[in-house]
Amino acid sequence: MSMHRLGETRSRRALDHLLQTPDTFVWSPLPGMVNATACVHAAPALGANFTQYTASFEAGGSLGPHVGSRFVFVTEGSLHFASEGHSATLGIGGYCYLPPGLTHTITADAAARAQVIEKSYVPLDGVAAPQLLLASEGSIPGAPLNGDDALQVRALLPPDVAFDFAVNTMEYQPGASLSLVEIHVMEHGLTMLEGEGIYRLGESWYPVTKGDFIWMGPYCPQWFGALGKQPAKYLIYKDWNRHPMAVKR
Ligand code: UGY
Ligand code: MN
Repeated sequence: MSMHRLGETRSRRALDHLLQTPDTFVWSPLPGMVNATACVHAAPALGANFTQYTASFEAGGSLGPHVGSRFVFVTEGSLHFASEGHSATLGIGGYCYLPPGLTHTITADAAARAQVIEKSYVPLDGVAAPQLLLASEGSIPGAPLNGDDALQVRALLPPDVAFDFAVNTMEYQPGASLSLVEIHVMEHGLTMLEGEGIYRLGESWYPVTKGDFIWMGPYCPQWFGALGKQPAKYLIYKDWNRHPMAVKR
């Protein structure tokens, strides 16, 4: 079989969204990475107000310093987190939130992968910035979205206005879907963790599957329906808890 697929891919770039499928991922190290590389999915160059990348670690690999606040979610293998007074091993589904400027290391003993989100922190008058948070998706209870038990949302960050973004997992039983076409000011970075389905983005409908990444810009019309025999699950970032006039673009 030819490797170049005659220029075909499911990836699509539109003004208000990006579908990036693994066949189009391009890897390069970010400053300070050792034995690790990044595929940057969303960044200011795309029109996004945050950066999201897959970090791929070899044995002995580590991340470089962060820009803004950082959120790391392990998808393969495990990572060690260490900062003054704290250390933890994060397995699959383990995650951490790091406030801006927190000196830390994130290292891998063996091959591992993680989703990394970084964002300039937008402070709120009279509210202290969030502290370091280490947790695991498995310890977060799911809540049905709009009363639909077939669509469970897990909020990985606490409902505290100190956080200027949210990261959730959303798990759809086969046949479950969003109950409306959402159109909202918040943008999203989305990684398909399991299963498959159809994503409406803008005026297009795309088949999507595990490993795909999606960026949705502000006001991008969006809807998802799960297909297949297994649940579909994604990790989703959104900016959150700030007045739209306080967000610099
Ligand atoms: O939180 C959200 O905006 C979420 N329901 N959006 C989405 O799944 N595309
Ligand atoms: Mn949404």
